[in-house]
Amino acid sequence: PDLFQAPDYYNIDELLNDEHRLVRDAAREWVKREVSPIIEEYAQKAEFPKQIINGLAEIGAFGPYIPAEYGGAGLDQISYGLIMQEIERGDSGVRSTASVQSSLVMYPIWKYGDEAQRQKFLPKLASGEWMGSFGLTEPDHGSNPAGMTTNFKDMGDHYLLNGAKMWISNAPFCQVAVVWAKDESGRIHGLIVERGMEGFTTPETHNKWSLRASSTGELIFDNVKVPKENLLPNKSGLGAPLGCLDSARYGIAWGAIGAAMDCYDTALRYSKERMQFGKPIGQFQLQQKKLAEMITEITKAQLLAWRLGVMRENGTATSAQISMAKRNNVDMAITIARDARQMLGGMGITGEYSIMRHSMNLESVITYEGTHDIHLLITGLDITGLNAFK
Ligand code: TGC
Ligand code: FAD
Repeated sequence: PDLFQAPDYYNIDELLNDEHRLVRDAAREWVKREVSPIIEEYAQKAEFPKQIINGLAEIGAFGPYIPAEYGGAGLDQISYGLIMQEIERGDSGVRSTASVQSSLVMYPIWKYGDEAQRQKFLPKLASGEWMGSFGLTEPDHGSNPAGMTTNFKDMGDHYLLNGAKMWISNAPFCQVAVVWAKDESGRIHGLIVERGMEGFTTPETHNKWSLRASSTGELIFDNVKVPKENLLPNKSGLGAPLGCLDSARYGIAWGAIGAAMDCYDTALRYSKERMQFGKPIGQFQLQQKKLAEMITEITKAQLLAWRLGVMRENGTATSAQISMAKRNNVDMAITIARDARQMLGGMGITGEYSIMRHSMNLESVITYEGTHDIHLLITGLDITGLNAFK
């Protein structure tokens, strides 16, 4: 099939190697073939299309940078970013599923787990046989996860887990949940909770106007007995879940570019075809201004993401640098989605085009993984040394 038009105004392609381009083109072709034709229908009926799980695994979207010995794709950070970009060109909800599986479930098991946990969970998560979720947010603790009340007690031969998590992507169908909870001294640890453990339920959250093709739910723990071997032993404290978020936020910085590219591409094509006052609307200066600003912002966002990817690969990217890119690129995408929708006039509000769906999806993306405001305050703290959170 025809590939999507991929605006590349500054020839970012030249910064990529052959593997990057191969991985990206495979993901792009798969999204065009398997996601785009069905995604509007699934978003309309508010259902995650489970039939795409195998394909996501095949393009390396589950654990792109996890070593091959654990079933991951063994790719670098730029390839990971490019896969996220291509998936989110299709739909932010599908990219959410991949982000959660890779950076919020596989990453902590790989980085903070022991060898037995890696062997047991990572290959099945990489193949999509098991799907995972990540429970950090609670009903009363979103931006401030340090305040969480979900907790576990040491019962000698097992842990007893109580509490609830809210707004959890993939929760309703996950086999495995990486859950963050406090021990009796108040220190945060990660526990792997598995479906079937008594007292563990995952009710679905309904009536979302955003991320409708992604399944969101709660994780409820009512005296759940968690085997001791399911505690992640190698890191504790809030820095452990925040380390996972660094990886997921980096992926979102790339993903948002994909959504923006799809909106720009759609609006550009439409502007050349739609005639009003005897001219294509693309000939009017007001519409050209919108398109020119879109491609400028996409290009800036690409450079930010690429440079961040190089620093991630070198191990030098700071959390504050990741926050800047997540915040900027999602804001860029949501602004482009709104402008692009206007350029399509009435047609822009329909499901005939992808823009309204992207626009609504991005309302979640600008809120999850740290809100727009929280990321600004992280930058503020980094440059002033003064902490607005304390
Ligand atoms: P603070 O005192 O600053 O830090 C506590 C400890 O964590 C360390 N740390 C980090 N470590 C790794 N990566 C980071 N990004 C880190 N940021 C901080 C820090 O050094 C400290 O370590 P130690 O050893 O001294 O204890 O923490 P705070 O309580 O003041 O909070 C800071 C704040 C507000 C920035 C943080 O809580 C935050 O980022 N809040 C936003 C919460 C959030 O992003 N939630 C996301 C939930 S998951 C999700 O949304 C998934 S959606 C997925 C999808 O569908 O794609
Ligand atoms: P709040 O923290 O209550 O924030 C409300 C408003 O107050 C925001 O505008 C915020 O910016 C502002 N605010 C908060 N604190 C400050 C401050 N100090 N200064 C200035 N302004 C402030 N979480 C998970 O753990 N796992 C998931 O898989 C997951 N998936 C999600 C999927 C979807 C579709 C959505 C919508 C959310 C998901 N989340 C998930 C939760 C998400 O991370 C939280 O919604 C987010 O962190 C914000 O928390 P909150 O909703 O409680 O908002």
